[in-house]
Amino acid sequence: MHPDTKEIQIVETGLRQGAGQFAEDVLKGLSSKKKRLPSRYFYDEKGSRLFEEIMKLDEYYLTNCEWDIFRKHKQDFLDLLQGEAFHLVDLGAGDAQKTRVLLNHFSSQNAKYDYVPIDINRDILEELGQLLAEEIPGLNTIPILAEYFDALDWIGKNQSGRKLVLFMGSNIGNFSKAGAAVFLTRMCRVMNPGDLLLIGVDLKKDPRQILRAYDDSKGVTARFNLNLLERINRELGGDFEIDNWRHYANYNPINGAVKSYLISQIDQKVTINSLKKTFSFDAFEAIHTEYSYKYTLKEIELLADNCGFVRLENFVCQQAGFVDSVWRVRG
Ligand code: AVJ
Repeated sequence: MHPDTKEIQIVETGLRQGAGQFAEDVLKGLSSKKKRLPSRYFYDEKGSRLFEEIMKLDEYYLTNCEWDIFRKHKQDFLDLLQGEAFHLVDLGAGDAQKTRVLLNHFSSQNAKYDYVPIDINRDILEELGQLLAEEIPGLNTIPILAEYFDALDWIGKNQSGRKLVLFMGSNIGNFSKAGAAVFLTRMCRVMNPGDLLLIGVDLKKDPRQILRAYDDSKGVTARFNLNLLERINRELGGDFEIDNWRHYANYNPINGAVKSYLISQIDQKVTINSLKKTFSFDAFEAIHTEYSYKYTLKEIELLADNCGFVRLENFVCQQAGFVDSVWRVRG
């Protein structure tokens, strides 16, 4: 560590991200009849960097849209707190690129708040703490190393006072529609009446535009998806031959689901040492790796209502169809 870097205190709660959990989930997913791997394992060191690259692609319009919304409405977000002190809770903070637009603005306006970034990657949280200590010296940052649910439980028990919870980037899309309702209902329970949730959701739009975002011309998304197999090789001693696999994404305009897959190009067997198992794949058999659900504004309205929230305001990026919707916990 550099001599004058500041030691960042990280709160750690309930993380079960060890190799044990990864192994267990891979075993379960590859042993099931319809093979699958959970998308939460995309984000190791390499995967997190690849996702940052995806966010810079024009074809991946989601990030640029949300960025525009934040720049345009940062004061509107602050106005929603009506001058009260608050905790700015950032679920899945990552490098907080977009959040920093808000942090810089809130701090320049002397807002009374502290910043609570939550992530499952310790290195990323440390880098973020370091960076913020330099960029916004007066800011009180309390990083939490945890899964969403564990973090929410911790916040419910340890932090009183008003909260503005950020759940950006259409991360809600990774949940099934039923799963999203369960998650948001639970989130609502650990929030207090009057607390706010700012949720970024990708909207249903021209199916071709959606598909291009998940099958970009530079193949970054393909590498992001394939990295899941590389991670199994690295961490669990797998012998996946990456060239024998292809990324494939499709979009179902009825239910709004983008589904991403890895397709076996040939009949093949793969051994994973730490599982002491060999898996067989037929030619063109698929492993399902991710859902990225899209919503209509009406569906978002219903979701808020079903989960215990009142929708306060929608900040919409018109040209590309993305919304940051602000909800208040029903009192
Ligand atoms: C970070 C979950 C919002 O689903 O759009 C990007 C991840 N997957 N390209 C998304 C992702 C493929 C992304 N989320």
